[in-house]
Amino acid sequence: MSVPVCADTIRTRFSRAMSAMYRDEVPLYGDLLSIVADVNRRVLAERPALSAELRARGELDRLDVERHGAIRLGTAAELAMMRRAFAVMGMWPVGYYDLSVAGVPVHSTAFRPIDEAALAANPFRVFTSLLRLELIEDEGLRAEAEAILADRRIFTDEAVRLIERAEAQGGLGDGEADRFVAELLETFRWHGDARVDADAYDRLSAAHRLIADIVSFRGPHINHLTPRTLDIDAAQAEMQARGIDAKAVVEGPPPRAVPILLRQTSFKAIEEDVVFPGGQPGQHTARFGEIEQRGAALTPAGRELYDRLLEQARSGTGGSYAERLATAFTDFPDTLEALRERGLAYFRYEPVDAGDGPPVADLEAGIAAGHIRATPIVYEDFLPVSAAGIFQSNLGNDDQRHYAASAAKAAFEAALGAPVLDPFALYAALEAQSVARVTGLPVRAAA
Ligand code: OOG
Ligand code: NI
Repeated sequence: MSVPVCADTIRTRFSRAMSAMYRDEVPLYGDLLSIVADVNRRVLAERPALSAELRARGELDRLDVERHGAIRLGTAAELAMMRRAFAVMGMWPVGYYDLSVAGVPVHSTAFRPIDEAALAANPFRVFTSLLRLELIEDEGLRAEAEAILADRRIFTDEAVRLIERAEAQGGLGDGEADRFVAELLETFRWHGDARVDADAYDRLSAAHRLIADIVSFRGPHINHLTPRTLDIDAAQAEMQARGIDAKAVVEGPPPRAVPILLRQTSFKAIEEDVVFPGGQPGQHTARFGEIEQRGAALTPAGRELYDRLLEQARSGTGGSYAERLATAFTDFPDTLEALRERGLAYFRYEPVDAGDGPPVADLEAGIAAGHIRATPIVYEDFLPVSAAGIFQSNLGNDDQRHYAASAAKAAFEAALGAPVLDPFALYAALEAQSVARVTGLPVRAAA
């Protein structure tokens, strides 16, 4: 190996290659990117302070690039190899999402960078779901799906060879990294030629459309990419104005002075031509485009409050959903001071003037005296209720199922071949590191 390429660089090459491929595969996604670019340009022109802040943080150049994508895998072996592939790009499994409660037969994690420098370099993540075959009730169909998946190979031989090489040498050289990205792209590419006949496809689809999507094809095609928008409500309105079939509501919290967690919306999955063995034509609906706007990561206390208020808005009646959401969230403090003082969000502490004297021993005194600035740490993960909403917006009404089974984190981790990391612990560590930097004292993480 020549000098190893930084994992962040491989991740950036990968996300760029995915973006180009997906624009090519789903032209409507290109339209979404142009809406996002227009809206972001407008917001920057209207808000010079925000523009200056983004420039200072070096974010202006990569404002509307993709922040995440998603795939759905069929087997434990696929998930375990995917974990090793993402590790080459500095992406680690964070969090466990049980979607069965929402009537979707998968459970998921997010592969993402975790340390501060890597997140700053490129936060690209992939929401990765694993089919829960045990949730297929019909035993015959379950066995059939299992048999179909058993001999599927979603990675090229060369991709596997390069993963093994990266593990053995502790990284990839420049040329190897490019080859790795090109080979891995084959796994994420759309293959319109189904591996199963139309009959099997229909049977799988009748059990759940998602099962047909996961089982019927040669690979786990990337099913969406998600750029960042500075104004998701404006971007949603623009999608509707252009006649794009957008999801009815923006998932997540309502608009706020201090954004929290994650707001997302999407255009619905498009209908695409597929070909079954023997040349029989068919149609499949799976691939869509999404946009996101992120805010502060919440502490467990903040998250509890969020979950409670969201549930209040969702289960309530009267008024529109947006109105109920706005009403419910009047109970969620909406200033930086209140969020911090009530321990609802994680913060990064920095000296106001770098190199200005010795570290401040007392954090609160330093903040009060204006020597230390506290800014919210950005939420890097996903939200199960929002994810369920995104999944469901791409399924028909006849796909609303009820599964008796509940979370199966241990089974997921066994398939993954590693534990998933706890997102709260990661945010608490980032906060604690920043505290230690400004105070010069090691400080216990305030989880
Ligand atoms: C994933 C849907 C969830 C998100 O951003 O919450 C998701 C999928 O449809 O496979 O992407
Ligand atoms: Ni998404």
